[in-house]
Amino acid sequence: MSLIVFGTSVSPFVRKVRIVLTEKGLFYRHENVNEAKPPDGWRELSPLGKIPAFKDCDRALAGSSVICAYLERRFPIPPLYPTEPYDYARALWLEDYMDDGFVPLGRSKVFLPLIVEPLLAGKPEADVAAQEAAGKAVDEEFPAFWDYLERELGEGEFFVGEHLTIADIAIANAHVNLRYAGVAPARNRWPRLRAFLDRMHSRSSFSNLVKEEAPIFDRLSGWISD
Ligand SMILES: N[C@@H](CCC(=O)N[C@@H](CS)C(=O)NCC(=O)O)C(=O)O
Repeated sequence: MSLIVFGTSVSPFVRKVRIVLTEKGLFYRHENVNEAKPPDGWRELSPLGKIPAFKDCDRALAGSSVICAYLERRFPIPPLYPTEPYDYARALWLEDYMDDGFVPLGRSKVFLPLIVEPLLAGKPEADVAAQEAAGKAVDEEFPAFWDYLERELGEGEFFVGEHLTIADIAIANAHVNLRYAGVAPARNRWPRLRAFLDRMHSRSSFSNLVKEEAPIFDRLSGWISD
């Protein structure tokens, strides 16, 4: 068996696939492709040119949700998708809600201006105007997502059913890049969501990737304890 994930892990879509592989106890190789400077023949692996792409021996796939769904069928134990039809659909919905809603918001309003742009400009941190704009977005645009997630989680340990699913992985994963910028739902306003994120982020499937990624941003210290 030879499983390969292509794409830089600071992409939440790449990270989601790596977390699923780890939660399933699978050994895989990671190839650090930058989608802006892809290797020759990249479009054969990833027809849209995006990361992640994936190979299982000579079988290629692209798109994080497709890859995760494939892994579930190919390696069913432990299951990361519910079997009951409505629960299954809810888990997929929550994955979509994060990947198509929250991730793009966090990327454009926080991760790019506060982390990536200063890094590329060789500055230790974003200028005051960028920090204020990000703070305004966090105050005005993020609470609707966090209110919804707090309600959906309820008193449960996991978002759907009694076990870890793709929904939990997608939700916690979507918050990783924000935490590099010191952004997380406040404990006093979203206590259950915040405790969930802390639990998820301390799983080794997350924390080992954070240890690998965070030095790129010089952002490891205090990540979990903010
Ligand atoms: N729906 C895709 C989204 C992947 C995606 O947008 N990846 C970004 C990096 S985070 C990318 O490759 N962007 C380059 C582009 O859009 O050309 C998935 O889940 O894999």
